[in-house]
Amino acid sequence: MNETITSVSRFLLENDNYVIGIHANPDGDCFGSACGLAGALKKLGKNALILSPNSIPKRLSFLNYSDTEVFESREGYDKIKDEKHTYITVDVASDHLLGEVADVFQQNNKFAIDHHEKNTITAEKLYLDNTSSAAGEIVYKIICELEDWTNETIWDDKIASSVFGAISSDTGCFKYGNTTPETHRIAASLIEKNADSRDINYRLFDLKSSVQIAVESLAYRNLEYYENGKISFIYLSNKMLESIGAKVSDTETVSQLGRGIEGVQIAAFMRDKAEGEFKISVRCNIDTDLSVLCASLGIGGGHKKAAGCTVFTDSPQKAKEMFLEKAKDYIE
Ligand SMILES: [Mn+2]
Repeated sequence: MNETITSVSRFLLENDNYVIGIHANPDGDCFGSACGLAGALKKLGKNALILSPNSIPKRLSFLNYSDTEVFESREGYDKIKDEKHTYITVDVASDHLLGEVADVFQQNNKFAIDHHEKNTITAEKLYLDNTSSAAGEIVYKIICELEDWTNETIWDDKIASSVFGAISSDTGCFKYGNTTPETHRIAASLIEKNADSRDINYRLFDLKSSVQIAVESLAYRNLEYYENGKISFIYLSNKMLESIGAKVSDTETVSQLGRGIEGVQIAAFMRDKAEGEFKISVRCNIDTDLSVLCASLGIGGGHKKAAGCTVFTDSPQKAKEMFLEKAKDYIE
């Protein structure tokens, strides 16, 4: 059964020592949301830390305005496992996305808070609002409710900035179709609470490292068109990334590149995940449901216009063919 903002907020008031879980390869939404929520819980005199399945990309670390402790990967979990905590997750649609700490949350997750199209996570309770552009919108509402309930002042410029960053990140700077009037109202309210909107949007969307520029240039050189230019496909192997000194976390903007090309309806970016595993991120400009496409290809899901999957096969060539074979049914 789906919970409510009120029941999440009440639950958060009941406990004192939170571990907030976010998804692997963290993005601005899960990390900003977790930082904002942790900041709010700390304002209420509680402890809150973040547990991430792998490292937070350096370019997103600024979103941690409230200096919340972040523990990364299994090693991070080992440092906190002996303490008594209440585990929750934010922006995590399935157990699989918790990577190497998935079992920890499978056993302990009390409350999952999410905005994806579908959520299959193992948790005692779930609050899912797939009309929200970002988990940050939900966190905004929770913090407002917590203020109402406690009569304490929780919002400050730091918490507002983390939550603003979460929402701006998942809406592509308020440009994607998931952006609603409500998204803008919440963003306006966060700016009134002194969120540093100009600097956040600059850091999230304009600022790139030289490695990121090298990755994007490599990506453009490897971009291929299929179905009369309606599908674009980029594959970057680990070897190619290594050759320019890049890491997987430097590829975050690559999935967006094809979307900006005239005529492209579906843009895909594939990379190596492990032996026999390929991760494909998909974006589109048309009215189709990529979360269904991705779920049909292996372990996958996400949003209608932004989704991803892991395809299991022995070569990148086969993975690409499997993708193209299905994707052609989703173009116009
Ligand atoms: Mn999100």
